Amino acid sequence: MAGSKPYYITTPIYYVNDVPHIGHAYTTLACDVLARFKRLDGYDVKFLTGTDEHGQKVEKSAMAKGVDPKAFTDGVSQNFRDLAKAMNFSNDDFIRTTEDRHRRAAQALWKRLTDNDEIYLGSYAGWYAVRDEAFYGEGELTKSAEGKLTAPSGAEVEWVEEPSYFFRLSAWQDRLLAFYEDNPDFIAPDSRRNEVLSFVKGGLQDLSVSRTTFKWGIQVPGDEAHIMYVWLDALTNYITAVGFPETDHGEYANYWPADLHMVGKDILRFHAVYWPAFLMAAGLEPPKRVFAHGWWTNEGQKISKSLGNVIDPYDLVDQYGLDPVRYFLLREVPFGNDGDYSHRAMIGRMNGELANSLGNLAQRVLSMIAKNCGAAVPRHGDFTDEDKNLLGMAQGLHGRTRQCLDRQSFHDALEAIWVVVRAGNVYVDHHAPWVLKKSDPARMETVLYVLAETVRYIGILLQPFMPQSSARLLDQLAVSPNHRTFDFAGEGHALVPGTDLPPPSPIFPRFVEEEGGAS
Ligand code: ME8
Repeated sequence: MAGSKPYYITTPIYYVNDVPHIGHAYTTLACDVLARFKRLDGYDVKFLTGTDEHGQKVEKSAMAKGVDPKAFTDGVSQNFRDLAKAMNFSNDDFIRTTEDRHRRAAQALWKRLTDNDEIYLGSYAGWYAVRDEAFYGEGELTKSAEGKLTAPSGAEVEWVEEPSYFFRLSAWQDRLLAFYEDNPDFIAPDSRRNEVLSFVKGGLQDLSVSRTTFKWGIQVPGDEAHIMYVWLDALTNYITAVGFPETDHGEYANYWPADLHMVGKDILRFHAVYWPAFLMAAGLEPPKRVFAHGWWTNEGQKISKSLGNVIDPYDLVDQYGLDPVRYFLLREVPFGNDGDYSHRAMIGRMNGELANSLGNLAQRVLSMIAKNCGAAVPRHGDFTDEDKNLLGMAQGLHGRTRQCLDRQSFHDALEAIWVVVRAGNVYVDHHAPWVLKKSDPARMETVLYVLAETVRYIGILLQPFMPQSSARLLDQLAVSPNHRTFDFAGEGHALVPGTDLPPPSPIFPRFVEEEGGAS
């Protein structure tokens, strides 16, 4: 949108060693909701996701399957694109680190770092965890029950000794601390910010940023024996996608620095320490904010392939429908905290909040209008204080949800919407339009108009969370597609009395357990 404010949001780029699971869907869903919200709020949004395709971990996975890494990554990367479609994600770009545009950007960033004398050649001798693609100090390791040395993440480490280029990270400690101090919103939530601060205060060591013992990566410019460390390669994707190394005009000039990098708590250090240091060292601006969300477990257990309890997003969508899954994931857990997935919790949200609360409100209002108001938007009289109170709550939703989402507080945004849903149900019961039908039909029309307007606000604000269901809801209120943005003050936005409405049909189904218990 020409002239509107830019908003650039990114997901991590996912490793292609694995099929996508609920954790990947969760991070991208959170970004999707923010991207959709900002678009409706008039921003020029760029929403990026993609796949991280280089490094030892991916090379090993390809070898284990007996295929060439490129062919392997083509296949798995496609799975992530398919997931985006299945989850109705609205990403504007999908980046793969094996693309040419990315190799150019990563090598250009490397060159800037060497030109600025931020990289030097040395040799690395230390511990490396392929699963995390990360280096660890001796002091961080523990012995597993099987006697193997493991990193804090639980990943096994191996001893590595090889020539390596190093990034002068140790020289960035004070400048990073000053940067965090000047930008208190850079790391969220606060608990995570404190973790990062104490890590950096504890002292930083120079970081090994190249490898020589395998080939699957981007070559270090001017030294064929080395490939770039996969995290330096991967982090660069965020500027590749806005046209780096071109910085003076085009997308970089418009969108960088990114407004938000959304990540899981496992990879916060890379985004909140290494990435701003690399960028500042290259003379580029760091992103504005990194949010590290929590971890999902399955019925109380850590999700892992070996436990065989990986939650497949496709299964969830098949079982419950897409929008209930999108709703559940962002409603169930305060964003930032860890969360536990369970069938019971899913059903609780789906039946209690979607079918009973919202579904019931919409269905009651729409079917009463269909039966008693000639299937058209009711003609209202003067509004009472109670009418104005409910309308005021509905009108306040835009500001309240915006405030919540600017803090990435998805659960609070949904709760704010449900406060109005519940108030709508209380209002219906209190004013009993089915009684007014006989005693005061004109008042009945006013009451139903107030309710229809309330449902309209709810439908518009829910679009980022449940795009399909809210579109159906707004269709049933005959809200034209160009009146679905957050420009509530715009002309013709409020429902126009007398407008014909289509026949209502229920939008939020109840989940009914099959005979014999949970499926
Ligand atoms: O780390 N709960 O990729 P990755 C919640 N390629 N979120 C989860 C999750 C869970 N159980 N499991 C995974 C990488 N995630 C790098 C990133 S970025 C420049 C490079 C999500 O495939 C969460 O967002 O291991 C986590 O940070 C990400 O998947 C890790 O994905």
